[in-house]
Amino acid sequence: MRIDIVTIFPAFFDVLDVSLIGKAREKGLLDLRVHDLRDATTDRHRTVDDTPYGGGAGMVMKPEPWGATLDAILGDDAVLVVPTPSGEVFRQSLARELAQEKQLVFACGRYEGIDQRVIDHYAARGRVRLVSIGDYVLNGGEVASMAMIEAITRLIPGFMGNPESLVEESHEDGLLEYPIYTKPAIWRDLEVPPVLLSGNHGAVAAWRKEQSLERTRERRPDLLAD
Ligand code: 6GU
Repeated sequence: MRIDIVTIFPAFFDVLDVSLIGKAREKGLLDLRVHDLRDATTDRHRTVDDTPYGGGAGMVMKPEPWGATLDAILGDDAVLVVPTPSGEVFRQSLARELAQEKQLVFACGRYEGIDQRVIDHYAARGRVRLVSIGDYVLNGGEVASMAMIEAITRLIPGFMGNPESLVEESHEDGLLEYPIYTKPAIWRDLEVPPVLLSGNHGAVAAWRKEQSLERTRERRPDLLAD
């Protein structure tokens, strides 16, 4: 998979050299490139923003640097992902969908956002997804992109050392994951639930399912309503 990130803060993404994402890049599973939006500016001050038409607070990202940058990056089959608090909510189902793509381009806006015509222009010519990572406001799309990239890339075949660990985790079956334990069997007077020491695989599976349901009812009733 190829992932391109466009940002005015390329340094945010230095951490993608480490951890599993760094390993995937070394293995050639992931071709990840970070682009500085300011490289496409032509004025002495490398200006990327201006005041909003119609008035109002804050600044808007100018369309020209975006057009020049995205034209040079977007391949025919690319999906342009625009992180924004006004987008659809990013879920495991969307991570699974995007993990199948050949190229993802993340357009990280700052300030009040990107001139709407940039979205409209590329939506008329290809696939564009406006995506939010939850109901709160961040200063820009960088941290949101990082979260999405981690969720997506770990689903690329060959990415995980042990793909089995993808099967049982939270959200894969629409429920939260059950509680997990390791040795010692007693820690600070707290015992591991005896069923997990029973060796009865059917009983373990039934207990885990019940715990998943109980947790989901308690913490995320909205998931059961869906
Ligand atoms: Cl994708 N961007 C920003 N700026 N804030 C957010 C968000 C995205 N998702 C939730 N809050």
